[in-house]
Amino acid sequence: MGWQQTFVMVKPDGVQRGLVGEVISRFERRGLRLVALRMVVMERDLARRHYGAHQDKAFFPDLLEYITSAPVVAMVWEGPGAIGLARAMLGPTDASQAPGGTLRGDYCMDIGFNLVHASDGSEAASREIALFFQPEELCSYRRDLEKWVMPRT
Ligand code: IDP
Ligand code: MG
Repeated sequence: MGWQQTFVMVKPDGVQRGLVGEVISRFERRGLRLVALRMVVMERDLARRHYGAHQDKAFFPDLLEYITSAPVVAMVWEGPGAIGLARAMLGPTDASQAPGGTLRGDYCMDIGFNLVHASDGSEAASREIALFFQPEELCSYRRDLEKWVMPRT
């Protein structure tokens, strides 16, 4: 599986509920490498661009209201197949259908309060990372433990 970077964001409900550490901890324990992290209250313009694909959906106004209502924690994680790994760790969008063992299945119950975002593909990952981070904000480093959790790179 090729090396990938993905954009992950703890949404306002996750920050309000004190679950930032839990989200980060699960990604760390999976073995993925954190390369950038920033807390921000999203401006409406940034929210509109981040969720541009959903602008014609009925839930779009509520989505903008929710995502701009309180701080979020934006992150970039990387590793082999990081995009698919992150999506699988979140579980399905509708948290009421999410299986136990996933973040959404363990910590939430509603599609409108589903705790965390992760990019759904490589095009989205590049676009979303660029919306939140400058290229020089992505740290390049290695950890000794990686020889025990991922193929040599
Ligand atoms: P994803 O976050 O799993 O990628 P998307 O389909 O991209 O799911 O939707 C983006 C976000 O919009 C969801 O995470 C959720 O916060 C919100 N959303 C999606 N569908 C609905 C809905 O039917 N009602 C309310 N909010 C929704
Ligand atoms: Mg999505």
